[in-house]
Amino acid sequence: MTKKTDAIYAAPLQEMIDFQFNERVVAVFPDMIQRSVPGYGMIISNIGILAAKYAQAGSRCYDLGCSLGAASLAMRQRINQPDCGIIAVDNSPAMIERGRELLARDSVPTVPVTMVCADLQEVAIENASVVVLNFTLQFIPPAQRLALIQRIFAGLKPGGILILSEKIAFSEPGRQHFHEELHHDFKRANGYSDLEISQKRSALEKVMIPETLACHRERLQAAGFSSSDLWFQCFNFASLVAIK
Ligand code: GEK
Repeated sequence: MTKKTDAIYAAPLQEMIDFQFNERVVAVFPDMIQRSVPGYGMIISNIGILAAKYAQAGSRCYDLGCSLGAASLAMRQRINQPDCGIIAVDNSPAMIERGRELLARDSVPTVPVTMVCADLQEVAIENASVVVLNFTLQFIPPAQRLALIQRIFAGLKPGGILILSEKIAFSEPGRQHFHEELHHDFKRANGYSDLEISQKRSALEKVMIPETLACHRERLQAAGFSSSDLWFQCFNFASLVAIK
């Protein structure tokens, strides 16, 4: 299949509709995420590296808000422990349908991956050694975030990890502006026009709510994680790893 380019916000829109993970987005998703999230490919590869180090024999790895399953495929390629399984969850039927097609094409089926179409809030997290929230928590209403992180902590085995990647906000307006501008420059350098950047931003405004790194770290601590490390940051995109 030829690579499809994201041009969803290229034409002026009369009415801005809140962003949805529908068929149009799914068709261009790999292009969209790579051109929009600085370091996405590197984060995915290193989720594989982290999973190889922390996956425990006989345990489960969860990829919550998996989209097309990129993080699950990276984990599957790297994990070298017996009796592991990966559970990949997304509530967009179009994402899961396409993700299952891509999974079926993955030629080295080592660790089994089960793709589930469900609200991640309703999926039990049990016997887990690795939990991935790769740019997903930002779509969960802020008031529900602590309960989710607590549930993940409870479902993790001792020594298990949560990998949390997010678009982040900054409390000082000057720093917020600095990182936001650089992110927009990154998008422009990847071929997005100013119109596309501003229309996408408006569409995401109500559905994606970034928080500061301090807020994420406090929540991780409140949920019981004794430490969290920032292992990646580029502009206003960051990834933390918290160990139980
Ligand atoms: C990747 N992790 O490529 N339950 C399940 N899925 C959800 C929920 C929910 N309540 N809310 C949002 N999603 C992926 C990228 S994308 C990030 C993650 C982005 C799903 C939503 O359907 C979408 O597929 C995903 O979370 C967020 O590594 O597009 O910015």
